[in-house]
Order: sequence, then structure tokens, then C-alpha cells
Amino acid sequence: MRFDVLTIFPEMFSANLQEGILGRAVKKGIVKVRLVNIRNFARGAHKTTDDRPYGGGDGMVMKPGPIYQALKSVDRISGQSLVILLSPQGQTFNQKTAWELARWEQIILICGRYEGVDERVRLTCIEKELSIGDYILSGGEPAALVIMDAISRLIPGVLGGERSNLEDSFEDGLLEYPQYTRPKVFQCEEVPPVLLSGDHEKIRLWRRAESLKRTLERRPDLLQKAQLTPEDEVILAKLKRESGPR
Ligand code: 4HQ
Repeated sequence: MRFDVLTIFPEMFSANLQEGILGRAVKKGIVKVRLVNIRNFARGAHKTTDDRPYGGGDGMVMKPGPIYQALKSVDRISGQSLVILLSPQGQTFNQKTAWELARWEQIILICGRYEGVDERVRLTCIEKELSIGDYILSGGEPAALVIMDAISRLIPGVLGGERSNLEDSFEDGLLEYPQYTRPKVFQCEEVPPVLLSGDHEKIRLWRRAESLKRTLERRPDLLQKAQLTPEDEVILAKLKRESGPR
């Protein structure tokens, strides 16, 4: 997977691209990231990337020219690259979107700042517009990092040893069960005895029930789309009987 990131703040990416699972994938060369500084494609002595909005109003708008030229400088893998704009007006990014995007060979991410980009960038350059959630960031950079992180862990070889991404929350549409490690007692709270029993079938059933319970309590909306087995339905019916009619 190759990511080309267009930004006026390339330094915002360094720590995230050097540390953790994403950092290791970059070091291994499974994920390649090229940072393109939009300012290098701005004209004039001041290298301005923004200007005042036509029609008046507060704030500044990113000029179309520098973004257009920066994009032209990126060599695209023909038929296998997608240009994405990060914006609160885009489709909300989720795990399903991550799997779809993981199939592209090259993803070009455009990070806006200020009040956003000139509408003609959208009209002439953008193939997909994504939001990471309903809140306002100061720029698309954190959103680009979120998207690169979520996609990278789906690329074969990126999660070495560390368990498969199929075990992750959301891959079956449910929240994760609670996790425990040593010590056995912490702040008077004990590890659930079933986890010390060595009975793997009992542990599997307990964890599945905990996942279903958490999802029912915290994110009942997820249960509509979740991949539930007949066994899950039995556990869920029991949980609803226990908690439901108060
Ligand atoms: N932005 N998901 C860039 C966001 C955002 C989001 C606000 C993007 C400002 C200029 N991006 N503009 N939410 O809040 O992706």
C-alpha cells in the first residue's frame, strides 16, 4: 500500500509514521508514505496557500492552484489510485470503508486547513470525500493519520505475530470482551475466575457473552448489522431477559 499525503504540515506525521504498528509497517516497506508539502507548489515570495473567500466572510480558503500542482507531482499507479479529500462533509469512515480502501494500491490523501479548500478542487481532483466523525478538526492531518492507521493494519504482513485483525472489535460487528492480565487482584478487584479455569470452551462462551452484553448496553445500534450465530441469539435472549424487563 502506498499513501501520498498532501499537506502544509508534513511534520505532523513524523512520530506516527515512526512508532507502533504503522511505524513498523513503514520500516518493513509494506506501507510506503510520501509526504507532499503543498507549500512547495505555491507561487510568489510569500508562498501563500490560502486566500480570502469570494463573497466575504470570516476565515481563509485554500487556493486551488497549489493543491492542483502538488497532485500533478504525484506519480499515480494507473487505475489503482484513489484521491481522497478529508472533510466533515464526506461519508463517515468506518471499518467497512477501511476494508474497501485496503484493496487500492495507492491512496492520495488531501489535507485541508482553514475553512476548507476551494470548491473547484472538489470538482476537478477529488474522487472520494471522507470524514472521520462529526466534529471539527483544525485540519485534515489527524484524519489522514486515522485512515492510514486503520487501513495499514488490514494489509497482509502488517500485524506480525500480534493476533489477526479478524479478532478485532467491529470485524464481527461487536464490541470487545474485557481483558485481564497480572496481577490476579488489583485494587481489591479480582480477575473473573473462569479466565483462570483453563477450560477453553467455557472461556470462549464467557467472552462471547461479555461481548454481546457490552454491545447491548453501550452500542445497541451495532446489533442490527452484527454477524450473530444461533449460539449468539441464545446468549442475547438470556441477557435481554436478565436486564430488559425491570
Ligand atoms: N476537517 N474528518 C479539514 C475535519 C475533518 C473530519 C475540518 C477537515 C477542517 C479544513 N476531516 N477542514 N471531521 O474536521 O475529516
